[in-house]
Order: sequence, then structure tokens, then C-alpha cells
Amino acid sequence: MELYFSPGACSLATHIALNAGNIAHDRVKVDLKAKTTEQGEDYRTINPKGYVPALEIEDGALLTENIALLSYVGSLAPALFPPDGMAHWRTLETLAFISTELHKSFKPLFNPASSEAEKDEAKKTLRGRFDLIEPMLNGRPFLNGDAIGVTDCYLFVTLFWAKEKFGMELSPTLAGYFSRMREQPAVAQALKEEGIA
Ligand SMILES: N[C@@H](CCC(=O)N[C@@H](CS)C(=O)NCC(=O)O)C(=O)O
Repeated sequence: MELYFSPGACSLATHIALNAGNIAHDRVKVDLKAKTTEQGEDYRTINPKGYVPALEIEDGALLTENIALLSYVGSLAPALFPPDGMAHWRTLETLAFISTELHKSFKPLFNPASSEAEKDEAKKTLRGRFDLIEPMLNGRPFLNGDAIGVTDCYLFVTLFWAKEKFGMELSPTLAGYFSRMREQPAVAQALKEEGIA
């Protein structure tokens, strides 16, 4: 299995999940500006979408989209994604929220052409979204319960961007969660492997 990634990009979520599930994999670094792999291949010939993450699975098929990759990893490591019952649907619901409401709201912050007003507006939206995710912890250490799951891997990446990249202040609950996540071996290892520890 091969994960196409860029250091600190949303592909970090699948990287953490693969580590947390002890799933053997190789990683291929992608230059997102040049659209080339570290081996100098044209990344668009591998993934016409041109963005990360992408996961080449055992039969050579290429899976794309964070929700699909995290669900796939969860199917291989059920402790990361409850396989049935209401917890399964809640996990899918939370992944969708993180992808479409949190992740996408960062777009103006990553766009060098955004004005300061657009960036401020994006931060305001994000603060509202983070306020909505906080109760989903429901007093538990992780979104997945007592141990991390795929939702935590993805939420961590958005908090990492908010705090480390864009200097946003996290609420005490989310700041505590962020520190707890950072101490997880799967997270620490992934940050180290991506050279952003
Ligand atoms: N819809 C995609 C979006 C992935 C995405 O936003 N990837 C970013 C990195 S976090 C990227 O590769 N951006 C470079 C580009 O779009 O050219 C998914 O959910 O997987």
C-alpha cells in the first residue's frame, strides 16, 4: 500500500491512521505546486485530481478523498472506526463534518490571494465550527472514545493548521485534546516521518 502525501497536508490524517492501525505502507512525497512525485513523475498521471491524499491499495487501485481513505483504513483496523451500530454512523457523520465544514473552511487561509478581511472571516467561521465539534467529545478523551480513531486523526490535522500554521487560539478543551493527540505515538511518529515534528 502506498500513500501519496505532502508534509503537513490533510494526507497527514491517513498517515496517522495507518500508523495507529499498525498498517504497513510506503509513502510517496508529492510536490503540490509542481505536481510531481519525489521520483520526478507527473503526479497527475497517477491521480488526475492532482491533490493529496491518494492511497494505492493492494490490487493497484487508487483511492482518493479523505473520507474514503480514512474509511478504508478503518475497515482494516476496526478499533479506529466502529464497524457497526450507531457509533459507525456517528463516525461517518463526524468525518463528513470535518471534511466539508472544517477542512474546507481553511481554503481562504491557504490561498495567498485572500485579503485580510477574507482571512478574518474564515477564522470566524472556523471558530464557530470548532465550537460545534467540542461537544462531540462528550467528556471523552477522543472523538472515538478512550482511544484514537479516524475522526481524531482528521480533527488533529485541522487543529494543527489552526494553531501552528495560522496562530489561532484553541479553547481550553480543544487545546487539551490537541496536546493529548500530539502525545499519541501514532501522531508523534507521523509528524517525525513527515519532517514536521
Ligand atoms: N476533496 C479532497 C481535498 C483534498 C485537499 O484539499 N488536498 C490539499 C491538501 S490538504 C491539496 O492537495 N491541495 C493542492 C491542490 O489542490 O492542488 C479530499 O477530501 O481528499
